[in-house]
Amino acid sequence: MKINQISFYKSFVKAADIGETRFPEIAFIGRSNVGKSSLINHLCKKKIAHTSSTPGKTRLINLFLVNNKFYLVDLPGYGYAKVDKKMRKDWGKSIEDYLISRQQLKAVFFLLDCRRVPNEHDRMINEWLKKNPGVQTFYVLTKADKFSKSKLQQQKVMIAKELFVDLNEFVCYSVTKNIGKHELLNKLANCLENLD
Ligand SMILES: Nc1nc2c(ncn2[C@@H]2O[C@H](COP(=O)(O)OP(=O)(O)OP(=O)(O)O)[C@@H](O)[C@H]2O)c(=O)[nH]1
Ligand SMILES: [Mg+2]
Repeated sequence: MKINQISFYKSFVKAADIGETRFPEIAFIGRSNVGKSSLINHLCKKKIAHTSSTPGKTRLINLFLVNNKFYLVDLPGYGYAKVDKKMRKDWGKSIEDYLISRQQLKAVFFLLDCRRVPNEHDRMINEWLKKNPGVQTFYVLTKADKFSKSKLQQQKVMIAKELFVDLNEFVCYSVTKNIGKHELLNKLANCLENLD
């Protein structure tokens, strides 16, 4: 699959503001700083989503229209310790509301940093995704360039065990080393075909 055209559609503070949209939505979910916005940019070969080395960069729900066919949705990250408690709660709520309320949501790229053990937020999201088979899940281990092949494999086994997910479900990804892009685009293409 090729992403020929991507444009910013709109930003929303909360899911309830989105209302009816014309196309299916594919969302990017994961902890702050895991690499959601970078992944969108890499898949689309365009610096369209804002990224930062400081966690908490994406604070709104951002929709990007792709090929005039579907939306990629860049969500705020969860679990960033340095924002105050109220803000953290608001972001958590915004992600939860988005998952629960969007009829248009067809698939989720669920991002996990390959260096980290999944935390309670990751596990909560994982449980929700497992209970909602109508939303297809693509498990992505980000920043794969940080490890050797054998260490990466070890981490993959550990994370798969923690989340009770089959090893083969995970795609290792690196923006800097250009790993995983075709695999993810193929998965996305299959998912979109099944929607037609
Ligand atoms: N080494 C390496 N760094 C990466 C990779 N992907 C993203 N990063 C870096 O990780 C940092 C966070 O990336 P973002 O894409 O802004 O992360 P995010 O998940 O959108 O973060 P929030 O918007 O805060 O939730 C940036 O400094 C990126 O350059 C990768 O594949 N390899
Ligand atoms: Mg972001």
